[in-house]
Formats: sequence, C-alpha cells, structure tokens
Amino acid sequence: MPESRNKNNGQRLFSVKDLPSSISIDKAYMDDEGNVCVLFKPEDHLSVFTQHWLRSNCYELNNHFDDRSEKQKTLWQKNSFENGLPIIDYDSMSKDDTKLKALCSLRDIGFFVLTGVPTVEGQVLKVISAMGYTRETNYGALFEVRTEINPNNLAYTNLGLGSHTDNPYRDPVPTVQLLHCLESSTEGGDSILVDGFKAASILRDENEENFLTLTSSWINYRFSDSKTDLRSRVLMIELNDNHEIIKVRYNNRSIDTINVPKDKVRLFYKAYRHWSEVIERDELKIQFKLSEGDLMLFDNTRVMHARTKFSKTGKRHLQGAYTDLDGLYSLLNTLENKKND
Ligand code: NM2
Ligand code: OGA
Ligand code: ZN
Repeated sequence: MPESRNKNNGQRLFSVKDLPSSISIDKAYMDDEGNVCVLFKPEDHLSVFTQHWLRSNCYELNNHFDDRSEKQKTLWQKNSFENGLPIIDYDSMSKDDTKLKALCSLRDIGFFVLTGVPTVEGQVLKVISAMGYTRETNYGALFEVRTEINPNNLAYTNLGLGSHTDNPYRDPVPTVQLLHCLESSTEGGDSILVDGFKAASILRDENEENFLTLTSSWINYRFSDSKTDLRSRVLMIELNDNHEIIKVRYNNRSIDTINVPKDKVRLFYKAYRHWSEVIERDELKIQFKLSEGDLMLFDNTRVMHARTKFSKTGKRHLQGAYTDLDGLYSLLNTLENKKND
C-alpha cells in the first residue's frame, strides 16, 4: 500500500493542495511485473499503476463510471418481455446469487417482482432491510395503499393513477419504491410500468427541440397537506455531463405553477405535451396484476408506475415503502466483487 493512503482503509491521506503546483513526470518505466511506474518531481513521488488500470481509466475511452446513466441500462418497452417479466421467488432471496440477480435486474431493467412474500404487515420493511435502508418520509416508514375517506393523496382512493414517479416534490427523491400486495380481490387495480428512460429517448428521437426543452427547463413540484409542504425546483429529464439521461421526474398530480421564462412557456408546454403523449403509448406499457404475496421493486428515478381504477367491491391493500439506489448498488457491487475474487 503506498504511503499516500491509509494502510487499513485505503483512504487518501493528502489533499490536492499538498501537491506542488509545478508537478511533472521525471521518468516513467515498467517494473519486472509489468506495472507502469511514474516518478513525479519535484518530490520524487513514485506511483505504480497496473496496465489494466491505466487502460480502463484512459481519458479518451470515455468509459467513466456512471451506474445511473441510460448507457448502462437495457431500455425496454412492452414487447421486450415476451419471455416473461423478471420474477423472483422470495425464498431464494436468502441466496447471494439470487440477490445479485435481482439487483442486476434493478440496475439494468429498473425493476423486479418478488413472489411468495409473506402477507404479513410490515414485511416490506424486512425486504428492504435485507438489502439496504428504509427511506422514511412524511408518509411514514411504510405507507398503506388502500381506499381511505378524505385521503391526503389520490393514491389512497380507488381512482386510476396515470404513469408517474413518486415524490418529485422532494429533493432528493426516494430513488427506489416497493409495493407489497397484501390483499387483492377488486376488479381492476392492475399495475402498469413504463421505462421512463425509453420514453425520454423516444422523445429525443422524435423531436430534439422538445427533448432539449425538458432537459433544461427547471420546474416546480409541490405536495402539501395539513402537516406538510414539500417543494422542489428540478428538471423533468436530467442528463449527466455526457448528455446521457440519468433521471426522470413525472407526476401530473404534483406539478406546481409552471415558472419558466415567458418566452419559453409555449415551448415548454409543447414539449411536456409531447412527452406525456409518448408516456401514455400502449406499446411502452407493461400491465399485470399484483396478487397477494407479490412485491414489486423499481427504480423511481427511471421506471414510471401507474394503476388502473378498481371496483369498490372487494379489497385491495398494498404496503409501500422507499429505499435508495446507493445502498442497493453498494450491495450489488460487493456481491459482484465477492464473486470475482
Ligand atoms: N404515496 C403513496 O408521490 C406521490 O405523491 C405518489 C405517494 C402517498 C406515498 C403517492
Ligand atoms: C403509489 C402508487 C399504485 C398502486 O402508492 O405510489 O402509485 O398500485 N400506487 O396502487
Ligand atoms: Zn406512486
């Protein structure tokens, strides 16, 4: 371990300002093991790189790490699932291999469905704690999705809900959502998922100007009830430094007064209307009905969810909760590291 890092945890011990501003390479050579050694002056500091590391970090290759980018994902639409949805048996989640498979599905496709999850109240929190940490919000550590009298949110009615991401009025947004079905005996109440990255990429293909508008117009979202007033000013489609899609936020129930420069208002509505029309296309939607013991988990920065309206007869009860991608990806990475060791 080089002296510039802590021997135990590998964390860097110096700050950039500790480097001499006149730093330059004195010599570079290959050692007996094929490592590239670089001697820096004026400090005579020796850095040793493997060839593999240097290659994979080469600036020109532009293959920087970004596990949120569209480039790292498999975009999908309805007909991508002719061989079935990513469904995993809950019992097998105690095995590392199955956990890894589920987490890869979350990273690459944006969701997975567990079957056979015990229909016990609070189980959704146990599912989270086996993989990461609960993200508690004003809705609680977990929330009951069922019909209520005088609900503070339309989710708690029997109305259909259009495709949306949850909590765009919160910044940062909860990046993963789970919905666990405890009871399902109503007519209707089907679940719908749409790949928001796919929808945004279709918008880009069909009309670049509209795409540019939604990736550069900051808009306000808001949720308020008697105890809460959450507000955000964010983008509907967010890009990284390489112009790749990394995040979508879309929830028609919670858009606040649009506040964009006055010469941009028409352009904004043109783009917003176009995108909402893309999102509602049948060929983008997968539709299925959650049965008792099913749990769906999805990337709330990418995958939009919706539900069809349901009958007043029968019962429909889901328990929902949020967690975050950082913790889940951390587990994915450690499981992958273990496998490659
Ligand atoms: N609930 C289900 O983000 C939203 O307002 C959608 C969220 C109430 C926690 C519903
Ligand atoms: C939600 C939601 C969908 C459903 O709770 O955020 O969108 O199937 N619910 O009830
Ligand atoms: Zn929702």
